[in-house]
Amino acid sequence: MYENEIAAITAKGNNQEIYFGLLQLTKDIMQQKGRIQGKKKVYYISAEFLIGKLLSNNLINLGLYDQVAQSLKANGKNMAEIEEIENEPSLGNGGLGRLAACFLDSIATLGLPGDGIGLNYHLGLFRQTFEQNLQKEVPNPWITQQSWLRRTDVSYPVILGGKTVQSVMYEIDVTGYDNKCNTLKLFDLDTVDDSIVNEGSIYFDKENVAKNLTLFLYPDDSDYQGQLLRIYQQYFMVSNAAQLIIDEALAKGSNLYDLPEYAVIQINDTHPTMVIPEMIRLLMKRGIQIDDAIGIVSRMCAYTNHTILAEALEKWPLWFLDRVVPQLIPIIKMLDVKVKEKYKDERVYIIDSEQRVHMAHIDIHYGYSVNGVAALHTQILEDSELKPFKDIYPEKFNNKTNGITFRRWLLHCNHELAAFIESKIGAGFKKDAGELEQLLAAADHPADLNKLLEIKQNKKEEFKDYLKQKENISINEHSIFDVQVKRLHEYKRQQMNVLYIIYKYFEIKKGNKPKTPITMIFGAKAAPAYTIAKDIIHAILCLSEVIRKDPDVSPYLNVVMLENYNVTYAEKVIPAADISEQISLASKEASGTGNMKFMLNGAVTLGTEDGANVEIHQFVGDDNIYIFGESSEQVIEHYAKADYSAEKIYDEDADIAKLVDFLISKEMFAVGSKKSLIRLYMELVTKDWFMTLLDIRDYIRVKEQVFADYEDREAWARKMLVNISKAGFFSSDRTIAQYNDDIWKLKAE
Ligand code: 26Q
Repeated sequence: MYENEIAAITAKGNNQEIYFGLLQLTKDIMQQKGRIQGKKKVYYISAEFLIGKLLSNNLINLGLYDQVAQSLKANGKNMAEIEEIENEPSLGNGGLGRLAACFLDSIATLGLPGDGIGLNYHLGLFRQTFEQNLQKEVPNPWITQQSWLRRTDVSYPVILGGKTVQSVMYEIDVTGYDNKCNTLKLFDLDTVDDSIVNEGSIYFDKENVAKNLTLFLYPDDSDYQGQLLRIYQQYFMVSNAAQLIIDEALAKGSNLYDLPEYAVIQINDTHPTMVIPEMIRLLMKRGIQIDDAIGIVSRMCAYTNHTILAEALEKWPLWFLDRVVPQLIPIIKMLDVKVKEKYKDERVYIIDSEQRVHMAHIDIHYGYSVNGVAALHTQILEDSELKPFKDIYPEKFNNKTNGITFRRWLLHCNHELAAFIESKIGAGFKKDAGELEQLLAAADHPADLNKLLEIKQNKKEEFKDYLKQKENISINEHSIFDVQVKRLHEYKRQQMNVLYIIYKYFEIKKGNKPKTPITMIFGAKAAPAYTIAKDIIHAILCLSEVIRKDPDVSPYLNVVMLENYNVTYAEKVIPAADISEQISLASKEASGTGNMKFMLNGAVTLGTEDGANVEIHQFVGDDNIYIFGESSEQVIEHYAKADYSAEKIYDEDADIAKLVDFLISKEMFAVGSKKSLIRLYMELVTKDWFMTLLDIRDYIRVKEQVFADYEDREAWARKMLVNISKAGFFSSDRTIAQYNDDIWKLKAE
């Protein structure tokens, strides 16, 4: 199929012309393929869809990738250079946005009717650069003349700041693997004006909503700038969603009382919560009584919680919402009154005594399902954070352990490994990830284990070349690649990894050189207003420079901080990783999904018993993962008793104090900002809310064991193999099948 078109496009022109040719062809093919149909559809509403580049993935899912790659090769080109042309849309912060993208792939692959609904941010999340060892944020325009976006004539009126504006809907086709298409629908306003962003700055006029509504994606919970605009964005997203859902159901013959037979709404964290009052408002405008409207909406909405960090749970002051969405206030108050009539427990109120609106509480009372994203996370929600709700609505609670799409995170990013697997167990694993278990048989075949090591070595060399070409950074391909890539947050404890590096630096200075050199690779964006997170990035960059300039240490230890870590970078670095750092403070990481991507690509996890690490541990067994640190129960008890004191550990443990002190050493001051380094030091010694010093000793002990074990190459290869073989459970196809069986109940085509 399409031989002639592909041959024509790849035969002539420069890389850019070839890319745009392939883009258009792929879009045409997806259009012709047809939509996944069905009476009932899921609407996955999310403020973020971190979709990554799309060309290769779409070609894989269409079954055309090999053909295109061969055709390019015949013309002296390769896929990698064509992929370079595509901009990565940065429509997400991290895990939650990437999960939404994996889910769209799996929903379409399973043949389920389901669309994503979000916003068409023109600049997305900022692009990160480093200057003087500090993070700088610059705008990141990603939309080009020709892109995956298709403008539609779907448009809805939305009340924003007292005025009615007219939206415009764009679509991006989402093709299933060997299946038809769903769509990602991104709403926008024609009045948004990119030119109000000053060159090189991400600040703008917050008052003029119609001009800047969809300019930016807000950084995660730690950034409190432009909150007003964030609520405008949320309302704009859900009002469009609600109008679209009603329209599509009506077109299929709904009388609106039977809406739940046509539509189910999955609310991705609390960001789309206002869809509940908005839907009720719109149904009432169509003449439905309030109690009926509440009943209808409550049978349509399901909520996923992605965090237990109290500070990240959205609570908006009522007066604040009143300024932005006055039309919803009577409904929110009504929903609150009904709760207060039924329950006397203040902890479940929607509007609390300080007149703050708890968004999650709206979701839980007025939705029919509440899920966490890993077994431990759901357990903690049920036992502590959301216990009063679990007592009222035990039947609503369920777990859906996250997953990742194997199309992107294996077939696309690691062709070599995928081909090896296929040669061993056939192609069945591409549709049924559980079949990966059959690989275990190779554990006893030295030739297969060697092959696995060879593939890893090739990916390391590829990554070395990529890093050299992209950032002019040199690394040793024969060193151990120890990787921590994820958003920068204190609970993820990049700072603990920093303390380990300081430990190792001292060891090497003393003459204790590692057998195999170590490359520590970090990648992370910090929210622009999250000062300590930026201080941690600064410390990593300074440490990197200190070590690089020290000839005693640099042959054995190299610290690299990737600039502007994003999906594209993840696809390059994860296949090259030997060690996967998943070291969050137990109980704080809801799930993690990077952990799954590393495992699938044959990296071994060094982690705490947190999030999905717990399940990874259960699948691979003690011998194939490195676990350290205090348990979530112990950590939760420390918080309850307020008995953790970083200061005490610092005062009583001279070894640990020495590591922390290095942050404010003359070596570090020589390359960095005193102010930033002292601030980080003070934070660690006096506050350390996420208990870095609690686990540092155990972390060092276990990490030393990891490096020692790496030396037995065959034993290490066996660990890699077990990780790959046991990764099947973490396919998002499994996750989505469970969402469908337990929550959505859609019929596959
Ligand atoms: C909230 C209010 C105002 C501005 C921003 C926000 C905001 C934005 C993004 C709050 C949270 C986020 C992102 C959260 C997130 O990515 N959570 C991650 O979700 C993953 C998928 O379930 C999990 O694997 C991770 O453990 C979790 O941290």
